[in-house]
Amino acid sequence: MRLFIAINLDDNFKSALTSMQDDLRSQHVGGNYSPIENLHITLAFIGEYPDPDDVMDALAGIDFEPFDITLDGFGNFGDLFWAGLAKTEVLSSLVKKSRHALADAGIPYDRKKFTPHITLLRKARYNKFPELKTRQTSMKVTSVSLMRSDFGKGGVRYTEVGYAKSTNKPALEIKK
Ligand code: 2AM
Repeated sequence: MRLFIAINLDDNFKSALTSMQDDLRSQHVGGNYSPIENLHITLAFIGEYPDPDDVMDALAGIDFEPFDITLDGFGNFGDLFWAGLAKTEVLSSLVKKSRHALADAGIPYDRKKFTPHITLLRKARYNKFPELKTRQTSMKVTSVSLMRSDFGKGGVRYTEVGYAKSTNKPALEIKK
């Protein structure tokens, strides 16, 4: 099965992203818009791999604390348009931890450099390159998901296979 590791987004965050998609539509940008249920941040793309349990075991070993992500900017890889995220060391560190866990378990993944983004549409068509403002929104990341990708009649469909929760360490107690 085709697998990848991702951060799934809450409804508020996704609604900011669909507003950005609406802005693009209103500027007459055509293409394959990501359906709301497919919006996510890919941390590592594994591709075809037979054993999701192996991957879940690897993910279970990751230790990270909850952190915030914030939408910031708009960009493109050719005809793929995306919404960006404010740079955070914690997000980069989570990507590193996830990828190290896969490497240690001997699970192959795409080693392309991580560019934090959320795909808004693919195969974009336009006469004039659009201008797009970021919607102000943030959310707390408390888990990382293992996702399965299937191609069907209605396009690509992503299903969560499992997830690893963040660790929530108690604050240091200062005794007087
Ligand atoms: P994206 O993150 O740019 O949208 C499932 O295919 C997800 O993994 C998509 O979000 C996809 O692109 C991402 N991905 C990253 N590397 C990929 C690769 N080499 N092939 C297919 N999808 C990849």
